[in-house]
Amino acid sequence: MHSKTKINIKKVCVIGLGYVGLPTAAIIANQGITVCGVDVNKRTVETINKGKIHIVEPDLDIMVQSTVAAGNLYATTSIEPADAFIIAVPTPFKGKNEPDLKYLEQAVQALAPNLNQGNLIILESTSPVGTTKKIARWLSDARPDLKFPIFGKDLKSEKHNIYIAHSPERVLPGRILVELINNDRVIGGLSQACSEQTKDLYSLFIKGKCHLTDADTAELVKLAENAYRDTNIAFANEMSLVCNKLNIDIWDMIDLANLHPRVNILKPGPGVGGHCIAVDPWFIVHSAPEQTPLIQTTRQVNNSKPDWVVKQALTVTKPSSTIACLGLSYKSDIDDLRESPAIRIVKELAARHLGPIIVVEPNILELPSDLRDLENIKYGLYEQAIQQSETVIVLTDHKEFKNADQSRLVNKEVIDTRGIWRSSKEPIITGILNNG
Ligand code: SAJ
Repeated sequence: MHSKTKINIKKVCVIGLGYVGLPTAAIIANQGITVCGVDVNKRTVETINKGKIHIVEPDLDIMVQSTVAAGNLYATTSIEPADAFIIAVPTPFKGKNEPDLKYLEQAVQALAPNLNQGNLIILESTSPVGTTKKIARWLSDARPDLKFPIFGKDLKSEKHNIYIAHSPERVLPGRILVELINNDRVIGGLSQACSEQTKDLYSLFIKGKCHLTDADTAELVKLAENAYRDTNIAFANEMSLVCNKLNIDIWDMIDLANLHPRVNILKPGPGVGGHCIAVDPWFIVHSAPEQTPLIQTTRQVNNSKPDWVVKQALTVTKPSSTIACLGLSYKSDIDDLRESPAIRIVKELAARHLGPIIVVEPNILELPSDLRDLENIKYGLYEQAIQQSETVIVLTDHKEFKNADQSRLVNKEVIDTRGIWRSSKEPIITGILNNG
């Protein structure tokens, strides 16, 4: 970690205190810098000011508690003047896969009156190509008294007195603190000076290397990373359908194929969820629809997997019997339900299956409201769900399920979409559909 910075950063304002903003705020505050975290959600702000957190992420609670107690981190609902601003608000899509920049625009409009000469603004939210330039234009319209780097990467630093860059977050939920500190950073400034200032700020708290480029490239780098992973998962999901049709164990097949030195097939599952991989590829498609047949097909393959799982479940389950669905979050050991294929599967089952459905999700205390209102669905604990059900569907590979007593599964139909129970040495599971 570097001990010096060329910019004088005494206070950072982090806008958006979600899965990326809050850990970033806590890590910067942990360096002794004053961090004002801003979120529109009052409950989130109150929770953080009590030294607590509103999301599940390893070790984040400890860091937030200590930085709030030390007075370095506090949360508020309105943006305050600072030396640097980090924007980490959601960039979802609307309508037919069109990027929705409304949260970003709201954040930027609220930021504008707080800007002072010499300020640095870093966009961390995953964004369509051209968004960082858009921010510069919005701000320049709102603050004609300041000079913005809106003319491209060759602009000399003396021609602008506000610095703007995109540095996409690339952290993996479940390992956010580790990856925030250790991952390399791609930094795309609207000028060389913008990139260098951003590098100086990140050098205060990250150990990874900073790679400087322009804003458009940095935006596409991030989108390409997630589209690449989506494509590789789609391949695994397609192979799981092939294996099912040919009656071949997908997990054995992948293990053997991956012995090849240049093959690394990812894991099939119930589909692809989360706010990133299921969303970001569409940003590329939206910018270049004619050039992206592969990315579009990838999305279709991964998007159709939940329906396939539902069909499998309905095929092996008697109409009035009980189904246990294990896991709701989009991946293991987190509480994030966004775009989760498990939710789609549970909802579809609720609509098509006559019997009761028990949903087990150890990372949340109650079902989300759209499931709570469905008559044949209830929230349950693992033991009770297994005991009462005839069909068990593994939708998320949480540690609680991996470590659970599998002897309870005898004589039940098991659809293990994540392959968590396949290594069981005793052939105790009957009727298992080990087909991802
Ligand atoms: N999944 C599979 N099979 C696999 C791997 C993942 O089905 O072999 C599924 C997961 O269960 C989940 C989805 O894909 O539903 C995405 O999970 P993930 O762990 O691959 O990724 P995310 O969405 O949690 O985080 C990704 C990461 N991007 C890449 O790995 C390229 C992370 O580094 C990004 O910072 C994050 O997106 C983001 O915020 O964009």
